[in-house]
Amino acid sequence: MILIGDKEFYKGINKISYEGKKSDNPLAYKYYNPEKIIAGKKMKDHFKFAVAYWHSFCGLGSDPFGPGTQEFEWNKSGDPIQRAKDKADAAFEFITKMGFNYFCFHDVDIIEEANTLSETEKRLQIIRDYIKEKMRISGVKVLWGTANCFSNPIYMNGAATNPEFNIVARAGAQIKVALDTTIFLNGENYVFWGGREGYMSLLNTKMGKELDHMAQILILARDYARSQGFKGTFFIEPKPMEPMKHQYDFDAAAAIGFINKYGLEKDFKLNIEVNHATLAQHSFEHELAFAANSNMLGSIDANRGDYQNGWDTDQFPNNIYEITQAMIILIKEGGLMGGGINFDAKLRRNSTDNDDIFHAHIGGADVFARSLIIADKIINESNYVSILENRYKSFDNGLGKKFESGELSLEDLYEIAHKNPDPKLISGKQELIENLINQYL
Ligand code: XLS
Ligand code: NI
Ligand code: NI
Repeated sequence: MILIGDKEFYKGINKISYEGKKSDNPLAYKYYNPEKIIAGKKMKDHFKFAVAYWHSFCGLGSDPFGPGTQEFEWNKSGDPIQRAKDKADAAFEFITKMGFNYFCFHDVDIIEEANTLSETEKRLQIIRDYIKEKMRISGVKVLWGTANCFSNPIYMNGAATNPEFNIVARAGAQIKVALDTTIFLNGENYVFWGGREGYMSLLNTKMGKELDHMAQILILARDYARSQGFKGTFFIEPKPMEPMKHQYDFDAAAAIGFINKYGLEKDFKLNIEVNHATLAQHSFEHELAFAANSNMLGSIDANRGDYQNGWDTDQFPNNIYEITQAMIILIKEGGLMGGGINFDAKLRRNSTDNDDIFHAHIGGADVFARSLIIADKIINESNYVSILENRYKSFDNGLGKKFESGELSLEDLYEIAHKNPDPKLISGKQELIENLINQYL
């Protein structure tokens, strides 16, 4: 019996299993076969799929024009502690029925925030015991925890970057409790997404001071967590905007510059989210490659944006071309540094059936699995790698190699260029390479 709580919330839905692409059962995996080995690793270990507590069990589907549409059974009790326990029952039922091994959470996802900090902490201590027991029974683990330092109105001017010290201290206190909770639940990593860390207008903002404060909070959080025995990785999750007009962790490049400037590179990596990449006018694979180049590719928040709407629509992934390019990077990099694939994605407001959340996650897992298979074939069966290597072969020896190793001066380049006044044009072969995805689909 996979059901852990005494109530069943997702009635009539059994454990999702792999049935292969010929299956016409919509509640089965067509490509995600957890035990199947691709590129030397089991699929489940490549991905470490995680359910985002906030989108799947908290968000009710409200938008700026209307309230939520979800009528979750676990929200029915009049007591916040009981509601949180019911929600945990639903969450663990869902995660185990999906056959996933992980979840991610904000402090105020696992139990509603109370009126005071100390009351919220008391509530967290109750629910964390409850959740830990469910983790023990089910084997489900925490991929990462985090503090929601963006929803509470007190953070309207920022959390770590608030111009008022008392609010910065309040953010520090909340992060301490979220770290305690994550460590208690053996969280493998801890995330910082700076939802309110940025500005609406530069006219009232001292940017340099705010960046120093943000770094200071990260330093204190790291030192505290390490002193409590936390061995995991800290992730910064870049996003260019929304809710702020401009967020400090704009993209991978900005976040890495920040991490290096403040000497945080030993403990901090990046959590790259698809829709955040596209909001920053980058492709997902660009952000992954940028992080990987700096040895910073920690984790992924999986979702997708919308070609027409320019906001964080957080839809479930379904773009094989996009994810295949991401999987090529993942395989070549040898995987994520400590993290996994967290479905930071939500149902559409009008998806209100019990099974919709299953279809969403099955689709997401299958897209990643199928893309991984295609990427592996492109790398191993096609001439893709050799085309790429060949493109840079002029640096493998001779003058190109000397240039790379710093043995040539600018005057040397001047001489060389004059000896070769007419270098030939070499095709980039983009269309040929693009066709490989279609060929190996
Ligand atoms: C919001 C972010 C958020 C983080 C966790 O856009 O994606 O959900 O992942 O705070
Ligand atoms: Ni997001
Ligand atoms: Ni996210």
